[in-house]
Amino acid sequence: MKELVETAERPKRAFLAGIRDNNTTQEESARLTGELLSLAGTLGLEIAGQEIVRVRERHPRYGLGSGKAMELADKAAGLTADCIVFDMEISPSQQRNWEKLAGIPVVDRQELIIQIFLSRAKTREAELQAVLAELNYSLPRLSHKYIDLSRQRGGRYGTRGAGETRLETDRRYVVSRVRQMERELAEVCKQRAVQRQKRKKAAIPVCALVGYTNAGKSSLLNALTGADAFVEDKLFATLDPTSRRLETGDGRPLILTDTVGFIRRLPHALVDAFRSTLEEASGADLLVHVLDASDREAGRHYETTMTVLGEMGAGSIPMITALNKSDRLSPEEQEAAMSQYPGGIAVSAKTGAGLGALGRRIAGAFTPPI
Ligand SMILES: Nc1nc2c(ncn2[C@@H]2O[C@H](COP(=O)(O)OP(=O)(O)OP(=O)(O)O)[C@@H](O)[C@H]2O)c(=O)[nH]1
Ligand SMILES: [Mg+2]
Repeated sequence: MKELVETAERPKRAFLAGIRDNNTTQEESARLTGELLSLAGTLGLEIAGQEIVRVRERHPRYGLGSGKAMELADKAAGLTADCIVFDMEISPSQQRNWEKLAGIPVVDRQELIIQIFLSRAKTREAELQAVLAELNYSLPRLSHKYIDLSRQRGGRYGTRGAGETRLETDRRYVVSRVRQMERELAEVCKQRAVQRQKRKKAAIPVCALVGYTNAGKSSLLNALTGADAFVEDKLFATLDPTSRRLETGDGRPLILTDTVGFIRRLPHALVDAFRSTLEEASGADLLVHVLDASDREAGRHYETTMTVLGEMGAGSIPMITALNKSDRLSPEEQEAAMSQYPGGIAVSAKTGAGLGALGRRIAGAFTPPI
């Protein structure tokens, strides 16, 4: 029993692994590894070690040659890793092969993101969506060794969450759970739609804050409306969009709503499951694209957000770009950012700089009344 308690409390040790083929530049692979480190950090994983293996061609069995795969598995074992985490998606059969070879759970980037969503779900809706994504992910992977990577769960709603399917090797069971959760989720979606309909009837325009995870969307919502949305320097702090009334100068009300952050290569299972939450953005009258202008990856984050918005059918909604965290930029860097994103407004949710101008631009977008 004592041992059990100790195992439950100590952070899981992860060995991070990447496979770089000729199509991936060294820069891109370093970027992906950096992001993988943030994802692992968000779950509270301890990094046992990391390695990127260069391959000339992808091998079907492990993604790399079996000699090299064995070497990697030995290295992870030598470092007493509890799991190996890949910085990309791996196929169900490759995952099976790796787990046979290494004897420990092998997790890919998709599963890592799904586990973050599970650990952060604080409402029934977010929980339903995350568990549904996990079930769909696990369907072709019933023999996968599940490991609960997170030390903390949102858990308010009794989430069994990650690993729920650990003992459920019966496909029919999983399928019926998926159906049941989809029905429950459809109910929640209906309620959301009713709320949106009500707002439409009242002719209150909606402005959604969208953007890459950790850009500062919730911080801006708070700074603009005095709300108290959850803010954290970790990925995917927000899973349940908060909406607040923004009082514009001319007295006309406006709803400002926070949304779930985007990330490169967002798992499809999650995009599907979180459709109702994402609809908050695609149903908006105006988008404020929040960008962390101080991040070296800002350009890529901008592109990812634009692509996801296009895929969601939100590509033609009018948009204002907010270049956030401008407090971290020198005047020259601010100039450069503003010329890179024409029409962009430099703001800081932290110091309040530029918020007046942003508020006026938002209000101005609705004059004459829509
Ligand atoms: N220096 C600085 N930090 C900021 C600013 N705005 C937000 N932050 C910090 O950035 C981190 C992320 O902020 P959030 O508001 O949680 O970001 P988000 O876009 O809502 O993130 P997700 O909900 O995870 O998608 C927090 O640590 C904030 O304190 C800013 O203007 N300047
Ligand atoms: Mg947030």
